[in-house]
Formats: sequence, C-alpha cells, structure tokens
Amino acid sequence: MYRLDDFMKDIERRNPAEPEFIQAVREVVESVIDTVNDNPRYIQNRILERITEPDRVISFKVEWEDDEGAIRVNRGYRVQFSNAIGPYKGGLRFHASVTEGTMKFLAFEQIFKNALTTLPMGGGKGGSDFSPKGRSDAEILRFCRSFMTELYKYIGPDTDVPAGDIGVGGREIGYLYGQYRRIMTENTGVLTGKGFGWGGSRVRPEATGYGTMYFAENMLREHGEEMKGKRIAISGFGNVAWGAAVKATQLGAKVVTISGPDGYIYDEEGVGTPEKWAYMQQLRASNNDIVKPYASRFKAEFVPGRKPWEVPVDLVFPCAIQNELDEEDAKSIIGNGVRYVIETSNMGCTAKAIEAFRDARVLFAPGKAANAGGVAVSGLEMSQNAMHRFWSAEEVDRELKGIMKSIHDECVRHGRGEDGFVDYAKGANIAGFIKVADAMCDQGF
Ligand code: 2IT
Repeated sequence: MYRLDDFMKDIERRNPAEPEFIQAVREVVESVIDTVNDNPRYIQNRILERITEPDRVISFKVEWEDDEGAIRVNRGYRVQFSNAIGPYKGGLRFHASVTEGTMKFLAFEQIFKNALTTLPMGGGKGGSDFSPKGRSDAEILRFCRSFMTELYKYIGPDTDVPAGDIGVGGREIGYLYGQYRRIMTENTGVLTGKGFGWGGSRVRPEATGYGTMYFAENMLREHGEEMKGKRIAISGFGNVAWGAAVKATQLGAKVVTISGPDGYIYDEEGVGTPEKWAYMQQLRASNNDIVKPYASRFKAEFVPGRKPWEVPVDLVFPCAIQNELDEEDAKSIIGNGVRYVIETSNMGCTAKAIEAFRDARVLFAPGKAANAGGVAVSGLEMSQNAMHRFWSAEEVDRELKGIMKSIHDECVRHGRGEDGFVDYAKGANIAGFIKVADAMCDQGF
C-alpha cells in the first residue's frame, strides 16, 4: 500500500535540487496511486519505484568556437528515461534555463505523453544550457556539430530518436542531422523534424500547434460547444504558438495574444493572416527573443513585462515554457470566466494553478495530452523513414486528427468523476501510466 507523502519523501531525498522533476513526479503519482494500490501486479513489480528512475542520464561537454574565435563550453544532456514500449523519443532543448533536473522532468513527462499517442515510443529528452539568443548562424552550426559529435554515440533510429524543442527548430535539426550523417555514413530516421526533401514529414512543423487545437475541439464538442467564434489567448511566439494560431484561425476562432520574455501583444484583429504568421516565424528566426516589434508592424498593442492571462477570452493556451502560468494567473483567468485551459507547453502550469482550476471546475487539459501532436507526427515520420516512404500532408493530418481524438477520449475514459466532471490531467496520467506499467510487468525486471 503506497502513501503519496512517503513515496514523495523518498523521491525528494534521491533527487535533491530538482524541483521541476519532483513537481512532475508528484503530479503523476498523485493521479495513479489509487490505480497502483488497487492492482497487486503493479505493487509486486515495484512499478512506481522503477518508473520514476531514469534508465540513464548522460551528460557531456560541448566545446565550440564563437565568431570572435573564443572557445566556449556548454553542457549537453540526454536523459533516456524509459524504453518499455519503444525506442527513447523526445526533443532537444537549447535554452539557458536547462539543467539536469529540467531534462529529467521533460523526459519523465515524455514517457506518458508518448504512451498516449498510440504509437510505440519510449520517453527521452535532451538538450543544452546553450542559448541561441543573439547567436549567428555560423555559431549555431558550430555548436550543433560539436553537440552531435558527442550525442551520436548514444542515439540511433531504433534506440533513441531526438527531435526539436525550445531553441531547436528546422535549422538546428538540419545541422545536427548533417553531422550525424557525416560521422555514421548513413541516412536513417535518427532525428525527426527533418526537412521535407531529406526524410522529414509533412505537417511536423505545425503538428504541436495543430494537435492542441484538435484536442481543444474535442474538449469543446464533449461539452456541447464549438471552436467557431471563440476568442483565444496564447503565450509564446515560437513554433508551437505559430501552429496553434494558424489552426485556430482555420477553425473559425480568433487568437488575440502572443507573448515573449519582453511582454505580450494584444491584437484585437486577431493573429489570423498568412502575413502575421510569416512574421512570427521571422521574429523567432531572428534569435532576439522579443515580440514587441509585432506591435508597430501590425498596429497592435504591446504590454511590456506582463503575461497575456489578464486578457478576457474564452480559451487560454500556454505555449511557452514550464511554470509560465501560476496561481495568481489562474485566479485572473477564473475571474474572467474562462472555462477551458489547454496547457500546450510541457508542465506550463504550476501545481497551485492546476489546483485552482480544479476547484473552480475549469476544464484543464495537461500538456502531456494536448501537446502530444508534435511527437505523434514525429512517430509518423519514423514510420515513413522505416518504410522509405513520403506521405501527403492530407494523410499525415488525418492521422494526427485521429490520434488527438483518441488521446482526448482516453482522458475522458480515465478522468471522468462520479459527478461527470472530466479531470483531464488525471485521465491522461492514468491512461499513459497503465500502458507503460503493463509493458513493464509483461517484460519482467
Ligand atoms: O515536447 C515534445 O513533445 C517535443 N518537443 C517533441 C518531441 C518529438 O520527439 O517530436
């Protein structure tokens, strides 16, 4: 018989100074502890202890030369958390905030997310504390080469398949893949998010943003509503926010905010034209990490130093980074009468914020369910690579839609309470956990 507090005490003792990892573990264990206690097979197989310990944590030195000829040193990581149901799979994050604890929390979340996609993928994550902010193209190329010169030893198309995340987009995947190909003399599906002309999948760049909107559509339908005419607040201005703005517009909704570290944009007209989407991509590619120039370009309002959660809307989508939405933000969202929060960043909301949403009966979709479209299409890219095939955008999009519906329905199946309220976070954790736990039991220790 497990008790949450005892179990977490042990996790805290074993993972000191890793608050994000501890937060992610607590959230999952809280959801699944009754399922575990009701299932002697999970207890006998020590699933909780085993699933919270990474298979391995790899850390390595990355030396590279900046444009002034100075040698720089960063730290690279790959956390291979669980391959119980498939090869380790998960993105690479290049961001100044990256620590070993960040990597562990992201890899842990990825286990359950990947299990939900219906595809056979395990959980992993990697990256570096390297910040692309202000770096030239040549510097990014040199960094990526050096990073892959170490990482290639640990990955492979049937072993561990990295992809992009914050700070790692199409350009970085290209540089990383080029170095892997050079070292290994092979073209395989070792990375996803590749260019369409060299093994990439249609719809992968848009997949996370499209997927979260498909998820929201399913949520709305489940509760007798539709996307058309809804006002939406989004944070971030990167790849995920871009895909979300495009799909929201296609579905007849209006995205009125995007944000950066410098503040947020309020665009009453909506971020809803190809010109605005192209500009978002331009802003991101410039590596300046600011969103302010959008305001003068499109006659929108720029609100410095604040988050977009104070804007009255129908749906909110945190699309930036972990813990970007806290209890105070949650209160303001609840005060505005918002009924749907679709977390699209990984662990974008603090535990207290989620608690506030639960108490207020706000429907909260967790990142590991809502943002799974990105890794799902990565899985489809792996399938295409293994078959040496290239599918049309229509085929990939149809698969993505089906997968997001399946994830939604699994959340409802495991998350609906006796009063009918759907706790999507609990449902996602239980559904993902059962799949991985059963695989671990089947395969022995
Ligand atoms: O957080 C995520 O799911 C990603 N960054 C995408 C991972 C992937 O392997 O496509």
